[in-house]
Amino acid sequence: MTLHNKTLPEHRRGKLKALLAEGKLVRVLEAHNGLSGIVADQARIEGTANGKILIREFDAIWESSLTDSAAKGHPDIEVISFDSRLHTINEILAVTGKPMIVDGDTGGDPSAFEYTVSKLERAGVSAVIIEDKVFPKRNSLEPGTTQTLEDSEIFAAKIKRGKQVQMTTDFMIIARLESLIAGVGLDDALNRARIYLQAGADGIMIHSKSKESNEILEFAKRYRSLLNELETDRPLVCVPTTYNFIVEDQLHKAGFSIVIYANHLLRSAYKAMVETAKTILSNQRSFEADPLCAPVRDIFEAVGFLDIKKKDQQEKSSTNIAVIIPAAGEAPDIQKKIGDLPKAMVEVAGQTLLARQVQALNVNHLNDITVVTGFSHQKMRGEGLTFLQNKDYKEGSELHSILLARDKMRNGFLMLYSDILVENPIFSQLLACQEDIVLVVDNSIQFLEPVAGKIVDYVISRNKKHRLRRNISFAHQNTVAKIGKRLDPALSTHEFIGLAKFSKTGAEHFLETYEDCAKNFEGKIQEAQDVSQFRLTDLLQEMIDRGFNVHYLEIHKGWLEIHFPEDIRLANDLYQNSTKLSTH
Ligand code: SPV
Ligand code: MG
Repeated sequence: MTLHNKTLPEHRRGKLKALLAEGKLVRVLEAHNGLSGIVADQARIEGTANGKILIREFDAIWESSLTDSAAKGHPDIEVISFDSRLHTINEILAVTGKPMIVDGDTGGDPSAFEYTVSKLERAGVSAVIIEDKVFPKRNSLEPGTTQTLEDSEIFAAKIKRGKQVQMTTDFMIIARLESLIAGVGLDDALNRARIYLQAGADGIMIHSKSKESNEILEFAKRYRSLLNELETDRPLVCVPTTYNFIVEDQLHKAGFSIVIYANHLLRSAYKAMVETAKTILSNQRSFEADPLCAPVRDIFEAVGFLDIKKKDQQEKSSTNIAVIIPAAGEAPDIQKKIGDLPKAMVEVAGQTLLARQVQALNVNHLNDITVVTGFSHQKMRGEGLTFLQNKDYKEGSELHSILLARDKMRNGFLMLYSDILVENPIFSQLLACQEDIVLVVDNSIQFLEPVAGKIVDYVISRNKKHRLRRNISFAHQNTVAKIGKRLDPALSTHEFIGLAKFSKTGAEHFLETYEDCAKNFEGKIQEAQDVSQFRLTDLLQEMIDRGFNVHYLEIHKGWLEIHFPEDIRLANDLYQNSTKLSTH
């Protein structure tokens, strides 16, 4: 939830002035930390009034000295440092999108106030309200507290100093009148309002701890006359904590532009906390306290944990994609040596080729593995695998085996030829690739002579990196121009090793292209006599010709193909002596 509300300081700062320009009453709720900030930012009710949809929420956040101090277990006497306040302010700004008004207490020494203005403005705060009392002030609400007013001219000079350092026209400095709190009456308040407005204050807050609203309503009336007299229009702010029966419409009509609910989230949380603590003590368990508590999940939702869970799941599903191993064909070059065993069942240093593949896949958290069998189907073995039988394996190609497992392609898939051994890191590199189709290709073919009698999936890169020429190449440019068994080896830049990754989109295009070819093409297509003989490389080339980008991941070692009987010997030697496949 919270990251959805993120906003830049420059985008947030001007929002308060924009709201005031609309002429509606700006409704502000207190926050004292990130979580209460989220509540103030997100609280919303919906209903209907006179047949119209009505949505109500708070317009801005009040960063209160009373509640910020109390949340830290301190009294509201300017004992919490500005740095500590700024820490809370930034905590709230990080998880909210609404404009913020900061309670600046007395503003302190005028030079300190300049730094306060500068830092708040930079952070994206829209307004600071400073009260005309002597530092260190005492909270205004407690009866009987000594309240010492600042000299009005000294206070006006502080406002001027603040106005001089602010850098944007978005930021506001609002002067708070404590005359009614100090018991010196309306005339003093009005007089001070005039002085502060003339000093450049962007608005006035009139504070009162009376249970009655008559004195602030009277002030509002006389304030309007003052504005007329000064030929200016600057917003009036109230904090109806004690005179809280009055409703917003009345305040708005009386001339108030901003209403601040200054401490209610902290007070309600405190009450619930004390009750919860006592309920647990009374019952010696927490069951009875549950109705006093929000469900854990509500908190998770509020602070964005459920979003993270969703993202984790998406990430997991993108790595936990299915693997398809086409293993149906006969292996003429090797069959004499291994009899009627499928090639995947050849043993290398005591383990079958397939078991070694599965091991490497599992290490990379790839556990949904489908093996398409054909030749000697009954001899195929493997733990925890899905076997699909391609009964027509003699007719088609490995592509038809792969397509038999199309149900597994829904979220994208990995395709792995059954006769190659690949080191683990290559799988993880491939899984990290974001492109829709990525083929793992080996570039050592550029430096080796072609092996007689061996069919190779040749690749020509669009990146034109070839032979011993050393060009700068960028991975995102690594796309395939041509792929096929009949390409000129001298022109080829790479060999496709038989391992590829298809994203969900890549898999969709792969299937769509095949369906289109099967339905609409007759006769020769790419290197195949017809679609029934289509190989994987033909379909990939067809996709490339239709404008689809097929990327590659370049390697030059770390894999081994079991093609000839000598390869089995070599693999045995390599696995007995090391875990690294270093022939390529
Ligand atoms: C605050 O919220 O800290 C205020 C308002 O300054 S009051 O507590 O009423 O003084
Ligand atoms: Mg305060």
